[in-house]
Amino acid sequence: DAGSKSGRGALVVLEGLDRSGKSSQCARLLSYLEGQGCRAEGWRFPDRGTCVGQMISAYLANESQLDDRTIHLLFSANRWEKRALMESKLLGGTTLIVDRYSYSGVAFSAAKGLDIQWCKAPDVGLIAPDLVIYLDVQPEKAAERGGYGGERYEKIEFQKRVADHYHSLRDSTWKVVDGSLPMETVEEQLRELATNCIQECQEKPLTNLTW
Ligand code: NYM
Ligand code: MG
Repeated sequence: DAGSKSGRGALVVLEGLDRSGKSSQCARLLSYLEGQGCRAEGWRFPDRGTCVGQMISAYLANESQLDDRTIHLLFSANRWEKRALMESKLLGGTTLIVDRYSYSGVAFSAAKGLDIQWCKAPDVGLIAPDLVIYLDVQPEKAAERGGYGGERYEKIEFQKRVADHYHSLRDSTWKVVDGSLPMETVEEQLRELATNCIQECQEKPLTNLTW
């Protein structure tokens, strides 16, 4: 079993538009893995618990105004401040299921019109995910799901631009899952993808994000 080997944990990232089902699926996947005896933790970005995270949270709630590049760099800094802990967890054998990562950083900022290469640059050197699962839901469908919570970016026209940018970021580590399928079907697909990934990357070294 995975727990008795000395292999590292996997870095599994879920990405998608707001209301695509990421948070629910992360929770379901985590409890499944734990039930299988796998050491795993659920993380999310932004991590609103840090000082940087509180600045981000105030910005998203429209309680503060920040220049587009400034907030972009804060989102990146919020990942950098967690990099060391992330590395030690992974090397210690804990799998991390992460709700949003650098792809959100690029897709949301690029949707404002910022240069894509500029958006990618500050995240170079963060730990590269072993698997990125993109929950694919049409922006119109996502908006129907109980509507948006009133945070910045939660507008259908904006989300359409975000979806286009996500599309152009897809690489070989991405698996696209149809997020409009029934929750249980999506859950089943995520279990299989994550389980395979955890097995395959046990002996692989960690690598850095290079885009
Ligand atoms: N977001 C998230 C960004 O704009 N850049 C980032 O780097 C990250 C991680 O924050 N609309 C945006 C996407 C979401 C918002 O995320 C808050 P959540 O998952 O709703 O808490
Ligand atoms: Mg949200």
